Amino acid sequence: MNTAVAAHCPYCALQCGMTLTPREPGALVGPRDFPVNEGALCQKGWTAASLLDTPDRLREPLVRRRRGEPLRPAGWDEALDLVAGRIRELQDRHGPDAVAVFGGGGLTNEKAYLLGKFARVALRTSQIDYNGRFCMSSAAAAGTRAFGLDRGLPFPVTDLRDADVIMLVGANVAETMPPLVRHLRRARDRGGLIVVDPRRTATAEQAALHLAPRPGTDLALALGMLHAVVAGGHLRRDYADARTTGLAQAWRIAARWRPEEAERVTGVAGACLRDAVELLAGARNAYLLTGRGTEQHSSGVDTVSGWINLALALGLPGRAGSGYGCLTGQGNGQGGREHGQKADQLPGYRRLDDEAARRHVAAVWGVAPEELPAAGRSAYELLDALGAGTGPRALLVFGSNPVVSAPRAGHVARRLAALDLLVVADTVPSETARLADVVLPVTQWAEEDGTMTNLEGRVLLRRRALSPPQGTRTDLTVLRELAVRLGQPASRFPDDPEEVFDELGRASAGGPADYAGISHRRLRAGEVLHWPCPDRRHPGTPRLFLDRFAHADGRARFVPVDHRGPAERPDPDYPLIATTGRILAHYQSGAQTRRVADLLRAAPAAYVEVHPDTARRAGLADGDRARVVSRRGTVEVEVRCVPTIRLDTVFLPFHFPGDERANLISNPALDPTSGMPEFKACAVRLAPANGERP
Ligand SMILES: Nc1nc2c(c(=O)[nH]1)N[C@H]1C(S)=C(S)[C@@H](COP(=O)(O)OP(=O)(O)OC[C@H]3O[C@@H](n4cnc5c(=O)[nH]c(N)nc54)[C@H](O)[C@@H]3O)O[C@H]1N2
Ligand SMILES: Nc1nc2c(c(=O)[nH]1)N[C@H]1C(S)=C(S)[C@@H](COP(=O)(O)OP(=O)(O)OC[C@H]3O[C@@H](n4cnc5c(=O)[nH]c(N)nc54)[C@H](O)[C@@H]3O)O[C@H]1N2
Ligand code: SF4
Ligand SMILES: [Mo]
Repeated sequence: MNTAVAAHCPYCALQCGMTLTPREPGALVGPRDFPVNEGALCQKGWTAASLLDTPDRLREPLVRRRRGEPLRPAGWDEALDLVAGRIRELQDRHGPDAVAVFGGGGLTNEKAYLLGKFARVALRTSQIDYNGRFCMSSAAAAGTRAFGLDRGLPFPVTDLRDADVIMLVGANVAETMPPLVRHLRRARDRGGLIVVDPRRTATAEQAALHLAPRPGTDLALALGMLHAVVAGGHLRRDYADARTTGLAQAWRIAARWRPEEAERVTGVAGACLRDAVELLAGARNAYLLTGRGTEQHSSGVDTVSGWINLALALGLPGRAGSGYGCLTGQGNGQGGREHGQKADQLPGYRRLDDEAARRHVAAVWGVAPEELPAAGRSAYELLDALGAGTGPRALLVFGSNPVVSAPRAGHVARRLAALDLLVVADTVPSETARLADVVLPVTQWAEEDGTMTNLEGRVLLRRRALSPPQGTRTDLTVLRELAVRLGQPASRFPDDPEEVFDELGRASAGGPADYAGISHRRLRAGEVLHWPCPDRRHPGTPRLFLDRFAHADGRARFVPVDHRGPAERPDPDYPLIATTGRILAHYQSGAQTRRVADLLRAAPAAYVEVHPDTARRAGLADGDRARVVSRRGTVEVEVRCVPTIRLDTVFLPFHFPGDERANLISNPALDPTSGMPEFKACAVRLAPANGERP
């Protein structure tokens, strides 16, 4: 009999605990008591073992000798020699920045760390960024600006159980993190759940108060609510005086946003907005949580600042039993943004433009600080620059499928095709891997050891539960083998996860995200460790900010922000606003979940959610094929009439490939601070599929 091994789900940031029992082939998922999910899993978690023996699992490297020829099986040495050889050629001719790297927030801490080191030390390129730019970057920037530190939730999710009131802004947790909903029960059952979403989602269905703003107008709503807090006498003056700065400047702007003014912009009735404020202000324990709906905008950073200002005015952050948090998305969305795969970043959440940080990390890496490159392009800017002008000529992708998930995906696919070399390391032939010149088959979650940092900043050890398929290698081994071929000493690129983690600990020591005291050994022994954890006797930090915020003066910052709205407004040619997001059955680009039979059956194809009146006006009815057309492209999908969505808004899930890619229409307008694209609002028109040529 095979015994059950404690494991964590391969997908989202909850990192639900589960058991895996190895079978031949694959494994069986079972429930396991873990505080985040208490034995519950969503449909994706229950079916996750299918990922291990999916029929088209990559089991040998694939190489395309010339463009136009098919990918053919190759040996590992042949594939790695070819990649290293072409990298050398391109860098000799065009300089180090000719080669770029694109990482992912699903990679373990060890992988994210070694990928960043590989780029800076082995490639000496500044051109590295990752898909977390599309995910967390706006909230991260706003959190840092307000609190001096970005940890998605500065408290354990289980703290939410005691809340009277919880406001979820642009987060559809009933579909994106179903087991989290159990921690919202108390608030929900007391009529204290507030949901801000243009759609009446499964989450909004459970709310006492659902505010449905026009997509892209959340900052006006937040300003209106701040106004109502002050005007209603709910400002926590004592807290603001003792623990914050900048209220006067923020108020100068909010003073102009009477709730009726906010109503004009958002479509949310001033009275509803005041009700939400009354609920929040009247609660003993209240939380404000943001998700991608409010963050993925070209004004995402300011919008999150608007929500944080509101939370500060109500005195929520850094108070036991209350708080502000942003719900991190990917499995290692938190750790993935701390250890150096981000364009401007060094391990430990240090900055690449900070001299002391460069010295510290360079010393750990055994190189001179001057050898470390400067900050590079943000994710979309990087993809947009590929194969043109001074842009990179080669791209190495680890843990992302940008052909489906990047904004303006049609353009991104053309940029990838213009490269001299595209290398993709993946477990399956994703849409991006299919375009590659070299595909490297790697091991995944249950086949290797590695740590993940969940949405609460808790570092978890994922253990190897079964043997990887013959022919695959770990990402760490791939990086080491490439580094050695590029002239690096093997000792500088360990591929044992525990050894990499110890080095990561040293590199992060003294930085904002300090992992120095965490070790695989402590995690194996069952210790519960949230960063920062600066030394081996430190108990970790489940709750941040209770005494002071992370700015030098210990105070949080109100940031003066004003509403701008989306980069693209509806007009007579494109009269509707399209927003995009997730559905329960699929994960991200769908590269994994579209290969799970049960999930594909549950949600086989993309669709567009439309109000029945809006559909009728476009000559469409439920079940019809429609074209959704923006200035960037056209998607062809089925119409799903939903009477509870706003009349001016349509919604598409982004998990589907080909002509159904929601990102064919999305707008790559970027937030000036975070580089976040505007996934959540662009102008479109709707037409019957046969009525208009793309
Ligand atoms: N099933 C499933 N779960 C997942 C994932 C997945 O792909 N599938 N991915 C994981 C990842 S990486 C992430 S980042 C999280 C994301 O988790 P969420 O943030 O919950 O997911 P989204 O569906 O992108 O967006 C949430 C909601 O924002 C709403 N919205 C759209 N525009 C606006 C707006 O302008 N204002 C407001 N207030 N709301 C708006 C949408 O209608 C949507 O219901 O989910 C994680 N969990
Ligand atoms: N329109 C629209 N677009 C969006 C969003 C949206 O809301 N709307 N959301 C954005 C967000 S929040 C996110 S997070 C992105 C995510 O979008 P992507 O970056 O495309 O995310 P995934 O589909 O998770 O891609 C991960 C890939 O890595 C592979 N993989 C899994 N584990 C490993 C590993 O250990 N090593 C390696 N080498 N590969 C591995 C998987 O098989 C898969 O092909 O999409 C963004 N795009
Ligand atoms: S909620 Fe997230 S971590 Fe939990 S089972 Fe579902 S996908 Fe996995
Ligand atoms: Mo994400």
